[in-house]
Amino acid sequence: MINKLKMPVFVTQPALPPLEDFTELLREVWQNKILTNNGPFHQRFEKELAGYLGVKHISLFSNGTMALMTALQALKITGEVITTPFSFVATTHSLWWNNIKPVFADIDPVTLNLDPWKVEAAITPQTTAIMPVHVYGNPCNLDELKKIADTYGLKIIYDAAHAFGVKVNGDSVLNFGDLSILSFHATKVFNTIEGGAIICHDEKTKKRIDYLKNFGFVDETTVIEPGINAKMNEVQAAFGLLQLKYIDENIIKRKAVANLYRKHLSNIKGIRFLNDIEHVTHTYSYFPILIDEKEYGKTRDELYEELKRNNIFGRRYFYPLISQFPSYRGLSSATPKNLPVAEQVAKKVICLPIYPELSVDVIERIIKILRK
Ligand code: T4K
Repeated sequence: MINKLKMPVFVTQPALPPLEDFTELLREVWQNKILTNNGPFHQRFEKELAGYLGVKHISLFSNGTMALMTALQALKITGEVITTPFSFVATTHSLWWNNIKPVFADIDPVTLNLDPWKVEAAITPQTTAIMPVHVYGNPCNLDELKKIADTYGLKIIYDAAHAFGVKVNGDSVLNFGDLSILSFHATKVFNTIEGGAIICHDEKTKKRIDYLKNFGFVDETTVIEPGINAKMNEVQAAFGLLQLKYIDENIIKRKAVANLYRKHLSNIKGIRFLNDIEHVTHTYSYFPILIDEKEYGKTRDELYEELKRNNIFGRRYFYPLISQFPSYRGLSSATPKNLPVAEQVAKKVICLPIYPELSVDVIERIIKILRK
């Protein structure tokens, strides 16, 4: 019998900087009296973050969803966009809010990312772009997606909400596609409480995105087009600047958690997990496991409930599939027949707790429950 944990353990816990250091920065904000609208912290954070991530241009946002919505506006995307059903709802919602028809394509059973061949099959004369997700931070098939986009004249907007700091052959994964978006939500590898960003590759696009997130203002009296208010404020930017000091240390701790899970799970029949990929620098945003109920002897949901009874709150990211929500299930691309791999994966997956301060003791308790 395993003793139930006294404190609940959630799928994640935000990493926080020392409070005293943050109050120091808040003092500066109080002195400046600049609270938002591209203030000094916003400018510093954009610069330092671009340097840290190894990208040319970043525009900070109030959250990842607004970044997605604005990215679509920035590229004037219309018509149909091919996307994955295996993601957080915000990916598809951003299309819906832009009056764009989402077209779901199936995922690859190994990477769990959009399958490029299924993407190609879903292209119609109305298709203008692809919106893939680097799900759990594992890079999409970047080369194949680029080939398809180039051949058919499509844009690519990567939803990189899970891929902060991820690199491929030493190059940031954010340097691929036309635009990438990040989320700095409290539950992410790197957080600014709420927050997000668009990454682009040239000065002109960066300017356009900056206008769009600030109502379309170019200067005091010029509004180039109907923009939105999606700016990151100074308190979030100061917080982010401080968070950058600790991010490397936090990723190392996450890696240790992932490796401990992998070591213990490798000999449990019926549990599959994702391994590191060669030439990829991972940042361990999630630790998904897939349950094969026949081999494991229990369904995913039975295990999920068992964990809950033990005060461990894993999450079934991403179940149900986005294509199963009422707003989308009427689309012809949303039928389970069109998405057999995603349907299967959504029924098998549980994300186990992973965060820098997760103790070895708790991980071992989780493993014990998984072994039972
Ligand atoms: N694209 C993708 C692929 C995404 O995954 C997301 C967001 C977005 C776009 C949109 O980015 P944002 O607009 O959010 O920046 C969470 C997050 O709210 C969401 O940001 C995230 N993806 C999604 C995968 O997960 P929930 O509803 O599962 O969150 P919640 O509140 O249940 O939190 C999970 C657990 O984390 C809680 O049980 C406890 C713990 N927690 C949570 C919060 C908020 C804390 O310990 N402290 C906290 O402050 O959606």
